[in-house]
Amino acid sequence: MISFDEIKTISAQFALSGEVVSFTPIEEGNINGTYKITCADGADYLLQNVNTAVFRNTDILMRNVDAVCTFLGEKLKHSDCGMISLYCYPCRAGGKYHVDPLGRVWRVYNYVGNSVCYSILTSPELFYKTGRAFGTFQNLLADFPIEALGDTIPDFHNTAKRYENLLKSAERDVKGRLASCMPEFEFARARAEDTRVLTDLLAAGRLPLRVTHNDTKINNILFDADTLEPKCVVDLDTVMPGLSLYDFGDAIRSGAATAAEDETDLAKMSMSLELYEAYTKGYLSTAGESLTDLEREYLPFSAKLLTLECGIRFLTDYLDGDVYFKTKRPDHNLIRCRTQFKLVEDIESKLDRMKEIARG
Ligand code: GN1
Ligand code: MG
Repeated sequence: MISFDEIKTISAQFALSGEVVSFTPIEEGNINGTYKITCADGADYLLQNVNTAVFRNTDILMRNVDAVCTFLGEKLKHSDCGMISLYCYPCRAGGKYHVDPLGRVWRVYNYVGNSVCYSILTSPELFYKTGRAFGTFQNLLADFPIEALGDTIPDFHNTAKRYENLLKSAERDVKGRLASCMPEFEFARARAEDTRVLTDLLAAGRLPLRVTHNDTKINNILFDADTLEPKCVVDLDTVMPGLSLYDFGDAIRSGAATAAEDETDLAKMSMSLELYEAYTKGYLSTAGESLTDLEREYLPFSAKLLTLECGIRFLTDYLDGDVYFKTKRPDHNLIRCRTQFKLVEDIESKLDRMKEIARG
């Protein structure tokens, strides 16, 4: 647990509006440590401790994030979509991040006040608007110079590689946990062929590379607390060149699910067709024209694939001894894997209807 004195010393490295007088940890998110800090003049900021085990190259990470924030900020000035962008505050010594004497990496964003985020969405209207927002995000970045972006985490959504990593972790079985997750392991093995589909299409040049968010989990959208309109797309750490289908699939995985990622009662987990339809319509209304026919065709499959991939990642981390995702209990990653695989099964049973909906 970090002390207030440490927070004050770290925050003082950034060009903020005064001395920090209070801080609150924000629990949302599986990777970075996040704090809301308030300065003497009442201004709020978001202080973040970047997880350098996950993001190994801070320079590439912060260059990507800062470039995309600046680009989006400019675009949004001239847009009537009502959204705002994140902004990285500079350090007093220059640059956009600070390395403290313990080697920890810190950055400060604007705090998006009067906002809410959800880990489960129940309202189709809200999810329709989320689809519009992510479609807009994709469109606003369509003319971003993609060659300026580095690979923050190489092969992030390379599902085939994620699957190979699962096999390696099962082989090593460092914690002796494989015996406790054989049904889940077999579930993944039965879908090995699926894991290659999108990466093969990309390698064959049949799907276009785009600037993608790569973590379009529903809690990475902040909604205005009064109007419930999407206000800001956050968590830009994984913005990289990728496939539009990664972003669509991950949004459905997290937002059309009827239960939280770590729900223990699997009976509560399914994919809501109503929510899927709402998102798809919203997304197509803003991103539709820029999509190729093949991208559109693979929208339903991407929901299945990204859910499978996420489950595979949780299972791999469970086998590795919980070294990647933050966990609150020893079987947390296994519980998360089970919700994802339950969702995959449900999506499989609904794919035909999902295809009809995506065709419009
Ligand atoms: C992580 O930090 P958070 O919760 O936004 C992860 C995503 C996963 C997600 C699953 C950099 O995102 O890829 O889909 O957990 N981010 C990274 O909850 O690995
Ligand atoms: Mg997040």
